[in-house]
Amino acid sequence: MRMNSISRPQTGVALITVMLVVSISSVLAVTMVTRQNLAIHQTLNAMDQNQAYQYALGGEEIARQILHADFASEDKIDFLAEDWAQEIEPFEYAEGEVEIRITDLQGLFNLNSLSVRGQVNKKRFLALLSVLALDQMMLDRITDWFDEDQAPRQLGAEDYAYLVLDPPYRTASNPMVDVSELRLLLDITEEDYQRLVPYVCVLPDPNSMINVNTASGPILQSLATGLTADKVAELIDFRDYDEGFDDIDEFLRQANVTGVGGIDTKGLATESQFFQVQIRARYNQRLSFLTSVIQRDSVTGNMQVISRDLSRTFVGRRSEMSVTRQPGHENSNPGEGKIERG
Ligand SMILES: [Ca+2]
Repeated sequence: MRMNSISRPQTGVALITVMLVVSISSVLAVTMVTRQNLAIHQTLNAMDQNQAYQYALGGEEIARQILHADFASEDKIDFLAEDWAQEIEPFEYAEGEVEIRITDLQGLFNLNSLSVRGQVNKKRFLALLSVLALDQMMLDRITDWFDEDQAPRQLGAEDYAYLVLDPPYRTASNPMVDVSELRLLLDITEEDYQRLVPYVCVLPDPNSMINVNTASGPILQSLATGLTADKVAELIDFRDYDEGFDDIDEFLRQANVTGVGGIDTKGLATESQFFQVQIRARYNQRLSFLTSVIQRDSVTGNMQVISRDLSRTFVGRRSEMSVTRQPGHENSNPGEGKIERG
């Protein structure tokens, strides 16, 4: 009797201990399986994402080949009826596809060119601001942003104006590396930015030329006072019907026919070196966006990728950009956003 009275509670404790061990083991096992499943899914997603990125890099290589074929062709000018400038059918691959758009960055105004060619580029930029109904102070703000001194221009702003902001920051004091830097400039609104950005680019070479064969209406209008939208439309009709101007002399002759004189030919060309390639690649359910800038040497045809930007969605042609580049939609995969520049 005495033995039983002692052993019963001991059995109960043993049973509870066993049940506790079993339940803890079950919880641990379920947690382990869940974590393993999660790890497997994460790994598969990462593999698919990587595959999508590899497809995007493949798209960049296709663009290089298209641009190389253009270089090897007979005519040495670049104009909008050429193959590279056309809508390119998506390339289908196993479990995915790649879409590519190539645009000529020299059809745009290079903001870094404001530091060269004396007053010519500044005058052009002021004229472009007028055409777009934007404040002329943008010229001084942009110039102060990348120049090395700390002396503000008349309508400009240097470090002291940015250091009082929250959060404070300094001017770049370097050539711009991305057009989105415009968003940091004092008093430039999102609306101003959206209006200007379809017509400007930032290229590492400040001496890059404007290609009159690919420039849009407002860029051509900025080349001379008196170049109205109507006159430019006439000029563009002739240009695109005639498959581009063979040289600047032909451009000037036609501009004269259209009734526009006094065009300064400094910095104007009929061929291009800098192209932007926008790529949207899909593998299974994963998407990869890539915007690369390719420099094609005008003598050797050698090509090098000078920047890669993974943060932008595929927005197609520049003309569509002003419509599709709305705030909040620009960056569909912000976690992967980064800019490489080599
Ligand atoms: Ca060409």
